[in-house]
Amino acid sequence: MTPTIAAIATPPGSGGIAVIRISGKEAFSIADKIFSGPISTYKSHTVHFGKILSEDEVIDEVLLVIMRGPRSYTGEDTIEIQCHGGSLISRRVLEVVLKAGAKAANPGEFTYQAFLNGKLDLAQAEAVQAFIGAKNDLSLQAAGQQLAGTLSTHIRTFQQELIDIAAILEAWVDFPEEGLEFASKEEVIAILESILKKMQQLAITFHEGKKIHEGLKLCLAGPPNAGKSSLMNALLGQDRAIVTHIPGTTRDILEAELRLGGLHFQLTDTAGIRSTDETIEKEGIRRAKLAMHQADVILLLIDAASPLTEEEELLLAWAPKEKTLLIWNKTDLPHTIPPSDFPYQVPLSAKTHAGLPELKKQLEALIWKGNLPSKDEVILTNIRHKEALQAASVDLQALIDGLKTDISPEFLSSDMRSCLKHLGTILGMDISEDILSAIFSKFCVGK
Ligand SMILES: Nc1nc2c(ncn2[C@@H]2O[C@H](COP(=O)(O)OP(=O)(O)OP(=O)(O)O)[C@@H](O)[C@H]2O)c(=O)[nH]1
Ligand SMILES: [Mg+2]
Repeated sequence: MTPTIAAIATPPGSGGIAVIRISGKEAFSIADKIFSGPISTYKSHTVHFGKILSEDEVIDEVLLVIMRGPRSYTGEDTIEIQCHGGSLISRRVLEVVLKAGAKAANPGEFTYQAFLNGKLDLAQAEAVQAFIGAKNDLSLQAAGQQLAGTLSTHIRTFQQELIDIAAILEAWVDFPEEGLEFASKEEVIAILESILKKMQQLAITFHEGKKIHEGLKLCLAGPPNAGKSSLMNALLGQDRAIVTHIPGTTRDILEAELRLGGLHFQLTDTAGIRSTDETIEKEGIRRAKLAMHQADVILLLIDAASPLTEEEELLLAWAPKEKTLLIWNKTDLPHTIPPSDFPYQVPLSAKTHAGLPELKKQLEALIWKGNLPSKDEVILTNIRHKEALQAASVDLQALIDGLKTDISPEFLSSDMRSCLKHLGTILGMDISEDILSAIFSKFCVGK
């Protein structure tokens, strides 16, 4: 029998309230032992005021929510105790609950119960954690979609379409003559190819999903005094980096989190790049070049108010154009912008902030290259799902190739089975205990 589990479901620290959650067959009898009111007389989905008692000692006055399974998150009988939000109080309440017979829940164990009880499939269960941990609007949106079951619906549709084809293939084996009446081989191949295309299209969204989920490395680079630190401060809306008129002000790499246009970035300010004999500055420049190399996007600043130097020309030639947004800074002063073939560039004044909205627009254009995901598009953010889809696509391609080369249909069934199996692992069908525990161990306790 699955044990009745309990944990503090709210984050550690002090707050208005904390919630202790109990789930399992014994949830109500355990609560009965420690709560002042008559639990067995309460209707499901009601809230009750009372005391948590340990022997005769009152631990706290609480609100208790009662949910009878299967109408609960886990599908089991569930009690949620809302106590005062002190970390010591909530721990005392949990101790009393454990003493009354509950087991301390492992990370993700409530969601695991929900999965076992069919309340969520595995893709949805994984979305729970992504939803909680979302760092920006787009990842929240993607996780929300997945939690609502949109990805799962897509996978189930692939499975159903393939099962229909499997039936036709079987009919060919059993009744070679009549089978052909259901569909011609060309028709079957065309259907399989269209499923394959849809599977591959879904798999590529992981490219976008990764940006959304993990965020991007954004690096400020350019010659000394170009205004890199000024721009960092403007983007962050605070005086984070030291700005002076002395070239070579920034030496160490400075990092900050930045949220912009539905994404989050790790923003890096670097030392200005120029040839120098000074040891510390040299090291700063070496790190700046490394940061540019590792960045997903480079914001390359050039001072437009003074003529291009030889060093600037070299830097412009060296910067990889597809991931560089060229910024002509100091346009509040008299300036000239020389022609250049960078696809993404923008005039700016880091001092007056003129051009900042256009910079954000250009940055978005560079990142998405016209493929900004729409609100209702399903995006893969989980590498496990991407790998399963890719494996399923390989099987399906083998199946299609086999059909084209006239292999007898019975030999194709193993490709079909393997393809269905890989799709099934996304939803958690036919999946090993080890993989499951690896997935749920990444959750927080109490979820
Ligand atoms: N007029 C004007 N001055 C600017 C602008 N942006 C930066 N400055 C000035 O240029 C000087 C250098 O600015 P920083 O932001 O320190 O430049 P940096 O690129 O970080 O320089 P290093 O750290 O030395 O590599 C400061 O005096 C800034 O006030 C701008 O858009 N217009
Ligand atoms: Mg600086």
